[in-house]
Amino acid sequence: MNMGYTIKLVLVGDYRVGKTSLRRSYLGEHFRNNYLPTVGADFSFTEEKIGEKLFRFLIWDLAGETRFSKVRPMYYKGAYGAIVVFDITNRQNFENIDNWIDDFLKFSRKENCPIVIAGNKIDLVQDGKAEQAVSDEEINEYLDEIRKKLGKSHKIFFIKTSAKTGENVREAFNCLANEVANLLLSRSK
Ligand code: G3D
Ligand code: MG
Repeated sequence: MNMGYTIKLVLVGDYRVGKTSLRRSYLGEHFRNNYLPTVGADFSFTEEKIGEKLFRFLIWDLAGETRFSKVRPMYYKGAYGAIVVFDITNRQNFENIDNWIDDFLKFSRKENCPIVIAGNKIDLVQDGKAEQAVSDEEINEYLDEIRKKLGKSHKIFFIKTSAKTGENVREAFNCLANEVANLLLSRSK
């Protein structure tokens, strides 16, 4: 078996949007928390076989409210992809995703690293417990705008998720993992 790759992915987004819950939901019973105090991050890892190759994904997750902290460059350093999370029932969280994406692009590897935007807590809307705070139309407009800004070769996805029910959680992580894997495999040719 080929040695495979070890790939860093980051979860970003405002405090309490559900980053840790998504990571926990994705990793299920294998969930292990590791804390890096110097970076203010939790991380865990998982292995996936994609094509014929084994990929080891290190999934970093901002611990607490470190939005304005000096450690951010270290948090993003070497990351190959990001899941940018907002709470779909909270308008401010949506308005802040542009900043999170800017940070990721500024501090990560700067090589068309794919981004999956997750509108989380969709269960609250489905159960009638809260309103969707941003319309699908507005989300699509934002996606058009950012795709135009970043160019065709930069992959940006959007998916509605629920860490509570598990809806689309695996899809979100798999989408990112596959895109990163393809990016790496296409480069190694
Ligand atoms: P963070 O890591 O982004 O800061 P957390 O966010 O994963 O700690 O989640 C913050 C709160 O939102 C938690 O509430 C968590 O249970 C809740 N939450 C996360 N994802 C979802 C979701 O998809 N649906 C619903 N309904 N709630 C979610 P508590 O009260 O447990 O602290
Ligand atoms: Mg957290």
